Amino acid sequence: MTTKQVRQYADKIKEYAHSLGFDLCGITTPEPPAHLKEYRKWLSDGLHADMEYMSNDRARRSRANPKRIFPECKSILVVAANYYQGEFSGPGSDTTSGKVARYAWGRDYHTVLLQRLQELMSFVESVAGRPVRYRLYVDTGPLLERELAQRAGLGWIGKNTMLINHEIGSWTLLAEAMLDLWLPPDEPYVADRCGSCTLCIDACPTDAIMSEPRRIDSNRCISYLTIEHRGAIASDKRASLEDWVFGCDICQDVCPWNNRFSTPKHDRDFAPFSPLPHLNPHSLLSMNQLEFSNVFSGSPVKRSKRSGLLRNASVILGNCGDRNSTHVLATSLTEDPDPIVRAHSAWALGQIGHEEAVSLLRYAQENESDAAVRIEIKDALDELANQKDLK
Ligand code: B12
Ligand code: SF4
Ligand code: SF4
Repeated sequence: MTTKQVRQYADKIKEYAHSLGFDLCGITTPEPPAHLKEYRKWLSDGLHADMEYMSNDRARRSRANPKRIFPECKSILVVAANYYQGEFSGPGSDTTSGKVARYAWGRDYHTVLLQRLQELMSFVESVAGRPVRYRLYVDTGPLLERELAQRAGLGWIGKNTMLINHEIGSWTLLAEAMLDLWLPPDEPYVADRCGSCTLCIDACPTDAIMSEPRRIDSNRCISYLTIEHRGAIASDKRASLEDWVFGCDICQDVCPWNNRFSTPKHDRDFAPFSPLPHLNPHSLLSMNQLEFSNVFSGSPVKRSKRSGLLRNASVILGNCGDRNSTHVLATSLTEDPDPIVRAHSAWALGQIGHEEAVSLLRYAQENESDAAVRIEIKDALDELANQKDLK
């Protein structure tokens, strides 16, 4: 096959990718990443927090060399899908509701993008005129996806660490197809269009974007704390969640490349999935496991599991400090089967803090059998007693 023919095939594949709903498509090689040193430093500094899947031996080795996962790989197709839906001001968008990161408003992108990639693979085989061996990844494999995207010419890596494209911004999700077929690689995206801007660094409420740009400290990031972190959230970090119940979009909301260039895409798969885009923390706290599984089946929100989502709901009610939440929190504290949820409801009652909350906490203290929850109740009561003494 001539080089000209191969280029024509690559163009056809990109065109087809666009017809499937991928907004960007580029090609790169399976060479080791140029910024492997940054990934290793990020791990050795403990910035991956408890995400063991980022640091185990397989993760390290495969990220260092994509060919380890697929030795026959000759090229990698990298695609990006715009999930931006515009602003949403419908019911539930008031200040007392829980905010959900935009990427999680619609259907689970792992499923959506994988189905589209599978269709793309049938087309690749028809163009190649032979069966093609491939591996598909949608945030599911040990690859440095943003770096591959930058190398395939899709955009640059901003100071908030997002892959940003100068025409559509950063509200995109990435996926890759590793192929045993050689396709001509695109030019890497070399420009850094952040310039002297520091809006994302200044806006991040937890200072998770490190002063040395292009590094996120997951231990502080609201996205990590609300989605990936299992178990209790350290009490000194709870206030930083403000009203984010799942994920965080602040460092993208402030980015001028999004504000100037992102245009809402009417992609049915990413359209808000009821009861999203905002979640009512009171309703969340009354959801049992079966209801949680039914409501969030097919949604990215299920990633935090019931325990994480209800924990987050308690925290944002504590942050909101509205007395109307007292009874919902008290019911959660005394009746929820999950000690993590009960512990955070105790903390939230302590934040709301008035006579009724004190007597509800005392009542719960007498009946609670879990040691960690008893500590949370005691801390909440001590804190309220201190405040009273100060008055
Ligand atoms: C772990 C993870 C997280 C962690 C850690 C985030 C982080 N920044 O590392 C947490 C849970 C915090 C997280 C949060 C989010 N995530 Co996330 N996450 C991942 C995951 C699984 C791995 C990321 C990773 O490897 N981190 C390690 C660090 C070291 O790598 P990196 O940040 O990519 O940095 C590389 C470059 O910056 C490069 N580098 C450093 N300096 C320089 C300088 C130059 C000039 C260049 C070119 C490169 C460069 O070095 C690093 C190694 O390549 C990827 C999927 C994947 N397999 O890649 C999704 C992924 C990055 N996440 C994604 C999304 C959507 C999010 C959220 C927006 C979700 C939300 N709204 O809550 C937030 C955004 C927070 C943020 N600002 O990063 C998308 C990003 C899409 C995009 N357009 O960029 C991805 C790609 C998933 C996907 N398939 O679409 N995430
Ligand atoms: S996602 Fe939120 S907490 Fe995380 S770095 Fe961005 S602004 Fe900071
Ligand atoms: S807000 Fe500014 S510094 Fe941050 S990613 Fe966007 S352009 Fe770059």
